[in-house]
Amino acid sequence: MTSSFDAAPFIERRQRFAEAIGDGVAIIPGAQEAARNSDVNHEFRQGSDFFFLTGFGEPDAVAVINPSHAKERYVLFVRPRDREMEIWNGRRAGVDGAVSAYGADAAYPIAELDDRLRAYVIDRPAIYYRLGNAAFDRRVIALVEQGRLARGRGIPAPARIEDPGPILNELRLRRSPAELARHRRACEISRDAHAEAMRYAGPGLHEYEVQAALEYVFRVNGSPRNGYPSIVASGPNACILHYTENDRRMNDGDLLLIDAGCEYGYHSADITRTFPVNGRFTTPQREIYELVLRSQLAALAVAQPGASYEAIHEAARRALTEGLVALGVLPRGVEDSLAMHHYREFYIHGTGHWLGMDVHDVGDYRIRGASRPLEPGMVFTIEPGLYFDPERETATYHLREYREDEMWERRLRLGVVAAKKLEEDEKAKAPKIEHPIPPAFRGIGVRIEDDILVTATGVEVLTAGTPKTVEDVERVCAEAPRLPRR
Ligand SMILES: [Mn+2]
Repeated sequence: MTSSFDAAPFIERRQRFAEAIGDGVAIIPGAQEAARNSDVNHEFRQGSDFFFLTGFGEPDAVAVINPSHAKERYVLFVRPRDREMEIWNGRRAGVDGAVSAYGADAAYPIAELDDRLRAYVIDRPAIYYRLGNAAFDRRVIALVEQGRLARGRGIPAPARIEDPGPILNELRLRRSPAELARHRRACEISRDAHAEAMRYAGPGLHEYEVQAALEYVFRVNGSPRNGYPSIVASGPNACILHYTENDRRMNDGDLLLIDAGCEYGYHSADITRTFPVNGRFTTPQREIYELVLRSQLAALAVAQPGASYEAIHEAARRALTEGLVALGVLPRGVEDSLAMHHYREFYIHGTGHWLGMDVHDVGDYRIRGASRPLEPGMVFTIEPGLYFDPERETATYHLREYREDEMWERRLRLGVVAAKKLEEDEKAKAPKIEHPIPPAFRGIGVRIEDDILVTATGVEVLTAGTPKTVEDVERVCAEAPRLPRR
């Protein structure tokens, strides 16, 4: 059943992981089924760290990586073969398949995990295990407690639990050529789906109808699932950043913001486009759209190997600020508005994130406090936006300069509640200006997002070709949909 499984990339990844943990032993659980109701589960998706190391897609599995073991350096604990359960719920590789098809040195039924772990951890100074899964944590803590008893009797056993996250995160952060091929395909499929959504949408349709057309293109091209729930947000819904109800009937004159990406080969795309439901931008819609586009292109222009991650955000917010000042939205000049972060009234999220097996992928953004330089093989998004709440007529601008990175750091150090209290106190002391939000912009929400690969010499936009200029968007919106409408 798994004759097409290519073990080579997983062997290489386990090798690199094993080198990093040395004489420790790693316990990496896969994802578990989550009940939706009675005997129906939520859609299952394997955990990314587990899949990264094993390529094994079944629920209720655990990998043990034990580099200094004489024979069993890589062990899989899996659901055993069971004819009746397999008739109900699907095929299982079983213990034999875990060895023959997936390359484990040994495999055992999952029920034997706790007993066998006791033996595996003897003589190991550390257990590499990511705390945070309450049910599984108890089992690992029990191992450490048993270790304490064993050490009292002179048997060497692990005294500490180490987080394998930092090691795995770094391994996952840079794409290999084979990983890149799958990531590229996820981006291409998502590009085509967004273009079809532009053709398909129209006044009178519901957001979920456009979602259906978009996700049809995902599925029919071999994507088994989305990278995240599709955001199909028309009119004022675009101002809700993670809107997923997708049930509004769209009106003539609305914008439609779609943030959606498919998963392909366990890699996720992440594209946002915003376009007019009737195919033509109004003048205010176009002004905001072109401003967000200028910001996105400005951010893209500074992205290159060696550039700091923060420089991208800096370029995006400067371009947004320049545009907002020019449009009369912000009360002060560009430099004051930047230093006081007045753009945050309309742009509260970051300019991007790492992208990989997970849509908000793993990896540190700062190293010892400094923004991380981009390196070849990294993939990230650039996604500035502007959101004008339909209900909001004026904004209050505090004349207070501050550094955004210090604000975030303070929230981490003090906790959000205490840090926000300090922010409120500082705001209360600062002079402030009330300034009207131009009525023409109220209710407009625009975000434009592409996926960017850092190469040896620059960057490559993996989602290039997704219509983005006003001209391209309007041209594709005017094309006949390729899929039938209701
Ligand atoms: Mn994103």
